Amino acid sequence: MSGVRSVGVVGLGYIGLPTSVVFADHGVDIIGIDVNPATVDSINRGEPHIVEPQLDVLLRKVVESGKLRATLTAEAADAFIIAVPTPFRDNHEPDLAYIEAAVKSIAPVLAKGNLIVLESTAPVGATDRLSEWLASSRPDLTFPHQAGELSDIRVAHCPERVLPGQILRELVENDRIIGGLTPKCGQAASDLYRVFVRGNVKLTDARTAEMAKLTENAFRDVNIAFANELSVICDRLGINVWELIGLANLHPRVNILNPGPGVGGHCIAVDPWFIVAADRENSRLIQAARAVNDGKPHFVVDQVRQAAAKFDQPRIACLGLAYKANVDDLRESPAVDIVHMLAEQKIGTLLVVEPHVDTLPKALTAQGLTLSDYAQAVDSADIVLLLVDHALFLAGGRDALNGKIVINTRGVL
Ligand code: SAJ
Repeated sequence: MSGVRSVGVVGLGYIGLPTSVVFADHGVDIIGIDVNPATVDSINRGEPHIVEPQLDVLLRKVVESGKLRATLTAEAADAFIIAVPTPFRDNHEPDLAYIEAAVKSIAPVLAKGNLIVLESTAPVGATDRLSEWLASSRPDLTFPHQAGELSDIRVAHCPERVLPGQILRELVENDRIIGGLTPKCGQAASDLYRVFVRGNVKLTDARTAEMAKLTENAFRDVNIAFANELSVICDRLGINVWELIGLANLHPRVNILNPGPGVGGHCIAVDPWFIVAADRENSRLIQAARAVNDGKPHFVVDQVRQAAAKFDQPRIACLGLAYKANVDDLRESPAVDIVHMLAEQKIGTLLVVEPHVDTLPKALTAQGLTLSDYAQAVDSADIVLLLVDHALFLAGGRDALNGKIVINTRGVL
């Protein structure tokens, strides 16, 4: 049983907000902390600032019941969860600035007996660093890297593993890995997550937990790279890659993933670099996968250029900007990169469709692009470039595309 009655969650984004809502729904008092005033206001109105199935219903419920409220500054609590982004710098080295800022924001309100859990994906060693940062801000308290099991404060890493689009279900059902800086730190975090996790909770040390999370996303990146590499080879050979993969996957020990326009999102396109940064010499396969997946948008642009060359003034409907189906998240999205490159290279008139957003990213508006309506864009296009397999596009059916050149990066329709 967890003695934790209140949790401060730092970072109310794609992970922090759903985690807060689920804890609150299980009776824990949640103080959500975010640096963005608009995010804080919207959450306090019971309105999520991100799109995720069921999140709006549950958020409204826990805000109305008073179990969750958001603030700009940290307040005292029994435990803190840090769920801020960990981007990389231009040289692909991990950037821990958000974690450091989050740590410094909670340091003044820490009290003896608190548990701090890092949920953000982080390079190996980050949880130790977090403990050191806390210690330098609060010399009056002891931390596990100094005092081991006798420390005043417990520190653990519990990497998030949920799939956008299925976050609320996966939060509860998925197994969790918890790496404590000491066994008691791990146990305290395990007791906390057991409040709502119905999957297994596996205890290990913090460094193994950090590496496990990076490994999961690097595994997926490498496997998607295999599918993307096959798609390029099949294009050269005149073979339908989706038929090929369907056939190969009939083998009981073969399970090839789907090729696409590239790999996006804030996780799979980012996390493998944290392994590379830790050991560049021995991470050749992981680096090759990154190169293959990052190269795929250029291949798609070449396909569009070739198709466009058949028209005097081609009109190209670009369907979808999100990094994957049925989400509103445009971060690291290959679809955005592809549209950007097409505009930069002045390939045709672009009709950009993304039903999940109201405004285009700045990089695209700066190129004079605007959002188009799905039906109008498809109707008036010579070339239809399907970048994201959103349900809306699939519902449109194949008939609407008759007589048009279709470049189908997702293999659906
Ligand atoms: N993609 C393909 N082909 C596929 C599968 C995915 O091209 O067969 C592309 C998607 O279109 C997208 C990218 O890969 O651009 C990533 O999508 P995803 O659905 O594989 O994963 P994410 O980024 O939404 O979430 C991943 C998940 N990690 C794993 O499945 C190992 C999730 O469980 C993690 O919690 C999340 O990263 C994270 O936050 O780290």
